[in-house]
Amino acid sequence: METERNGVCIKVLRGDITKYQTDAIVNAANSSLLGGGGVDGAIHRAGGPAILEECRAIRDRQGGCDTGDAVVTTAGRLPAKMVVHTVGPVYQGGSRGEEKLLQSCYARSIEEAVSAGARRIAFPNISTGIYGYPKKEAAEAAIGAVRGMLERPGGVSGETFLDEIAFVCYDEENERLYRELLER
Ligand code: AR6
Repeated sequence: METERNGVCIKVLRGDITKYQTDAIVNAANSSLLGGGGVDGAIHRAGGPAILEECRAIRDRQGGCDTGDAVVTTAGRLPAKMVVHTVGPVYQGGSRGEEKLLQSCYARSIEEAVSAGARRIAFPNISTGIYGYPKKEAAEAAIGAVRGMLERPGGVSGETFLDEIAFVCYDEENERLYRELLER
């Protein structure tokens, strides 16, 4: 399914994000940046050791990545040009600032990808796996944050700054939720 906001194509797809050909794929990482399970494990497995090498260098420089923040590395052997590692919040009931932190993941990932030269960005459903964020609430936060970025006057870095945002859903429920919310 495809829609559009301010000249930017917004897509919902179902599948494995490591196979998606785009400029930047976003990883649902943890603050250590040293890899893990879920989509993080899949990205490091498919992309090879060059990604972890750059993650270690970032760790040495700035001590990992805070929740809600994002850092860019090579995409190694992946078909993308770069990986943006962001750290979603662990869901703890919803009253610990989780929504703002999750929105910040999407906003900061877009900022970092755009400043590294990306015009097409693909997101997984951050925090909705191991970190336990309810899928519907996470989808609302994700879409709200992305639309907010696309509606910023002047965009992130001046004129029209992006061509495409893709939400790559791994499971059917997320795909359905994103379709429903984006059709509104
Ligand atoms: N392509 C697209 N989406 C995927 C893929 C894939 N190959 N594999 C899983 N997903 P999760 P989190 C979906 O658990 O909740 C790691 O250990 C999955 O179905 O990967 O943010 C990190 O190192 C779900 O919808 O990330 C952290 O410690 C979504 O990706 C922790 O997990 C996110 O699930 C982060 O937990």
